[in-house]
Amino acid sequence: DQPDVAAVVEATADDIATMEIRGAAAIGDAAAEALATQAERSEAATPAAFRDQLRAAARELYETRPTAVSLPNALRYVLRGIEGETVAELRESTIASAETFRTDLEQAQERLGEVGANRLRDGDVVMTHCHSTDALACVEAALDAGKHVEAIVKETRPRKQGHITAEQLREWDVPVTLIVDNAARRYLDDADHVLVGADSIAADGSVINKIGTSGLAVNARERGVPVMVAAQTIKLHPDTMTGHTVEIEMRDESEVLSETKYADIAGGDRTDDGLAVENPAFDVTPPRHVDAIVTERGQFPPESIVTLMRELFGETTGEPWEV
Ligand code: RUB
Repeated sequence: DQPDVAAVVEATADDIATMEIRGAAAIGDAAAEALATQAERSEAATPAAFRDQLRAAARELYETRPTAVSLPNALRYVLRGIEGETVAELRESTIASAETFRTDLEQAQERLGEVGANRLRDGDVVMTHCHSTDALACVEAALDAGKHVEAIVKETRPRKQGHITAEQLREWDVPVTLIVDNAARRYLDDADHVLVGADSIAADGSVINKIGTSGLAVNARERGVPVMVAAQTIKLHPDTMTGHTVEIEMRDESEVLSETKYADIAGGDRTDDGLAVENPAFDVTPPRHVDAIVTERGQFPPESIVTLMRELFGETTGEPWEV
């Protein structure tokens, strides 16, 4: 018998898989919230059944997208906080654990913003890629400190998350120049920083972020523009301390083929079988192309991030439901 998983967990899992909910921080936050709701609505008769249901819920959430480590880190955090002898105690501690996680996440982002804002001087221009709430927190804190900041925003094909970034920046009255991805190198000369987020940071300081980040970082290095990665410690990938690599999500070809002559048949039975489409969602930027990783614990050269990882995670790894 499969343990009952509340419909809301399935709905959240579906929203993450289809990118209704997207971006590493938002995914971790939504996963913690879904576990709390699972606990709230559970009709388990025994503590063992309650725990089984939560583990099943965590597994369902975990299987949605593979690259952002904030997802397993969130699940692990919430499940580790569960304690008690009765169903009522387990329920209460799950809800409390999820709440602490979500509050910490929000506070960490705010703190990270303040740390990152120190790197931005009055009048600076940042070039962004994709949509990262951690990266935007740095701009917001700089604005709050009275600095004038401008942005060159890369559109970010195929899902065009750059438009979400542009919209947020315009809400803050930041002057925005929106460019297509192919124009990035040309406009790097006008930028003082490349500012991006991360889905995962590996123990060697590699940054896993939206596809195109690595090419942007290589070009930035060539142009002498510093690359700043804004990533809360929830983005640090514990498994990479023992040599595991981060899985790069491959997404559907329909994301690439939409808005083309293939649009009608994208996702369907494409008869043009001579065309192969590859659609990786993320890539790996090696540490030598990154100047600083900004976290809520301060900023680090990428090569020294492993020290922080050991401090935060010890040497523990494993699947989030094996707690
Ligand atoms: C989003 C992406 C973002 C990171 C960081 O990819 O690559 O840069 O997740 O975001 P997708 P945040 O749109 O495929 O989820 O700083 O908000 O956690």
